[in-house]
Amino acid sequence: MAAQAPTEALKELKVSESENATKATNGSAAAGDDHEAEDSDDDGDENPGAANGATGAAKKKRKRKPKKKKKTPTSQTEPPTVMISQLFPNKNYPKGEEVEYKDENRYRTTNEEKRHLDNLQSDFLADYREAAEVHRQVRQYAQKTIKPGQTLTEIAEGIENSVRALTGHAGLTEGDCMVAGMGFPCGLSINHCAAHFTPNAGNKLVLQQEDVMKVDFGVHVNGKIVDSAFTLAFEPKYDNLLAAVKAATNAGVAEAGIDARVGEIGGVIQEVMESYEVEIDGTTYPVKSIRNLTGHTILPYSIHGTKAVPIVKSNDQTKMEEGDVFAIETFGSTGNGYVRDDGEVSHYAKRGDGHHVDLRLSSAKSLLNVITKNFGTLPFCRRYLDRLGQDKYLLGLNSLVQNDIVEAYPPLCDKKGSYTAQFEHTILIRPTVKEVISRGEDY
Ligand SMILES: [Co+2]
Repeated sequence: MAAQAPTEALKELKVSESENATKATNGSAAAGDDHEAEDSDDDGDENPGAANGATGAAKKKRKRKPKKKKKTPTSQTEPPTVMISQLFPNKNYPKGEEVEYKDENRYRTTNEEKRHLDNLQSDFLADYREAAEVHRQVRQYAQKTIKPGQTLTEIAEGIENSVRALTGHAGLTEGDCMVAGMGFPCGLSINHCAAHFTPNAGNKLVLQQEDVMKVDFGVHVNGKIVDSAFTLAFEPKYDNLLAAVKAATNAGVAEAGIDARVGEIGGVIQEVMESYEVEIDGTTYPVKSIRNLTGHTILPYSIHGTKAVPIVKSNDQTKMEEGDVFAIETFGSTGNGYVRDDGEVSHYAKRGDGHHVDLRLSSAKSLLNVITKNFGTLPFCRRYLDRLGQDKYLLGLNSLVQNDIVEAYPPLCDKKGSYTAQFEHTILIRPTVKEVISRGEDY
C-alpha cells in the first residue's frame, strides 16, 4: 500500500525534473462524494476453511467404518485453498531472500550477540514467513489466471478469499480478521491510477486487454503485515515500463540496510527508473518516478510507520535501523510523475493516535465499534463492511473520517491517458541479515 509524501516534505525533495511540478490540488478528503445506492449485499460465497471445519462432524458419522487416516494435504490446490500451516508443519515456513549486510555491518552475519538477538525473534519471523508464503502462493495463482474480461470485483474477491483460506481465517466472526488474513484490501489500480483503488459494491468495471493493472495486497499473521505488489499487462508495448519499475524496486531493495539513508536510496531508485523509456503506440515516453509516493516502515497492525522511503532524490537523512520493517515500493509513470486524489474512496483505516471524540451520530458510534473489533488499525475497504453484514454505513463512515478517527485513502492517479506501474517488496532489517521476506521466483 502506497504512502503519500506530505506536501511540505515535497518542497524539500531535490527533484531532478521539475518542469512538470504542477501545483498540488489535493482536495480535502473526498468524504462527501459518496452515494449509497450501489451498496448491495455480499453474495457470501466464502469457502475458506470449510474442509477443516467439517472434521469434527465427519469423524462422528464415520465411527464404525475402518479408521481411514485423514490425509494432511501436502500440496496446494488451484485455486489455492489449503492452509499454509498445513503445508509447512511446525511453522517451518520458507525463508525469504537473505542478504548479508555490507561494509562496516558485515560482522553482523556471524556476530554472537547479533545472532542471539535474531534468535529471540523466532515467533516474529515465523509469522512474517507464513504471511509471505500466503502472499506468494496467492499472487502466483493470480498472475497465471487473471485475464481481460474478468470484473475487478471477481479478481479482488478471488485474491482476498484465497488469502483468507490460506491463513485459515475467513474473518466472518468478530475479531477473526485480527488474527490473520488481509493486511489491507486488494488494490487493483488501472492505467493512470497508481494506487488505492479497489471496487466498491456494485462496481461493474471489467479488465481490458490494453490495461496496466497494479495488484497491491497485504497479508498479515498476528499483525505482521507483508506488503507486496506487482503490475500486470497483457500487451508487450508496456514491457519497458514494467521493467523500469521492477529494476527500480530491486535497486531500492539492494540499497536498503542498516544505516542506509532514505534520501540516498531515493536517488538510486530515481536514477534506475529514469534510465528507461517506453514506446507506446508510436510515442516514446521517459519513465518518471512518481515523486509524491513513497515506501514506508510497517509496524504491527499498522501499515504506515513513521519513516518514508522516497523514490526520487531527496536530502532526507533518516537512517534505516536494526529491527525496522520496510515496504520498498516504487512507481513509474508515463505522465506527470505526480498523483492526486481522484474518485470514490474504497480504502480506510482507523488512526492509531486514537483521541477520544464524543460522536453524536449513533450510526458512527456503532460502526466504530465494528471497525475496532474487526480491523483495529488494519486498513479495510467498504466491501469488508458489506461482508460483515453492515449496511447503510456511509453516513457514519464519513462522520468518522471527518472527526479524524478514520483515515480515508482515496485512489491516487496521474494524468488521464498516462500509464503507471508498481512493484513492491517487504524487507526485514534483522540484526544479522536483511531478509526480503516477500521475494519469490516471480519478482
Ligand atoms: Co506499501
